[in-house]
Amino acid sequence: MNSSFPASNNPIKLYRYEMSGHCHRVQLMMSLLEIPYQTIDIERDGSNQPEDFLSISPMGQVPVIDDNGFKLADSNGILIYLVKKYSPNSNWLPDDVEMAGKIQRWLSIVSGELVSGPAIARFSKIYNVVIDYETVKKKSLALLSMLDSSLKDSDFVTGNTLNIADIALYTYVAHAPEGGIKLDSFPNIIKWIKNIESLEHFVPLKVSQIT
Ligand SMILES: N[C@@H](CCC(=O)N[C@@H](CS)C(=O)NCC(=O)O)C(=O)O
Repeated sequence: MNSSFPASNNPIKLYRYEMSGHCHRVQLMMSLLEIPYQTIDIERDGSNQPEDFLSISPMGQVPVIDDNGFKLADSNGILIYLVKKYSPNSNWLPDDVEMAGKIQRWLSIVSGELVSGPAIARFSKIYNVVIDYETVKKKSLALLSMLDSSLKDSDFVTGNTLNIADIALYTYVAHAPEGGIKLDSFPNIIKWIKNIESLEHFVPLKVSQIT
């Protein structure tokens, strides 16, 4: 168990969709940090949503956590909270100004191009939703090509040290093939995925049936 986690506290509650990459990155971070947590699965149709869900997550989205009364939505915001609280002054979120800028750049890509590319492609295939697939595929390949180049001379996206940017990116990149976006021509990404998946306390995302 994480030594910064008070022994008297309850596990952090993670409200999630089981198949969501946004939710998985939060679960993965908690697992890597050895923070006690409990997942609460919400159905996509809202059928089992707690009555007070909007008071926990004002935009009605998952992931959202409840850490012994402190409630926070937004996957990247949650990663920052978890690391600052339970692994302060660590390489997960260094103070160095240049690193801080680089990490934020990747977090912006995670919320932008990663969602409008590989994440939406996967969503469309799993839930049979009609999108402009060819445009999304093109955008996805452009992003993956850029990521692959970024990983050419380093093990992780901002250099040779793993940090929250890698965790934020991991799930939708690793699961891009579920959206019909193959990773075969991106050897540096494949190596990076293997590095992350071999970390102690790594937890996988449930793979959809359509691969
Ligand atoms: N910026 C949010 C986006 C989260 C998000 O899009 N969640 C989706 C599931 S993957 C959701 O809750 N969709 C339902 C909705 O928006 O009503 C984050 O990073 O956590």
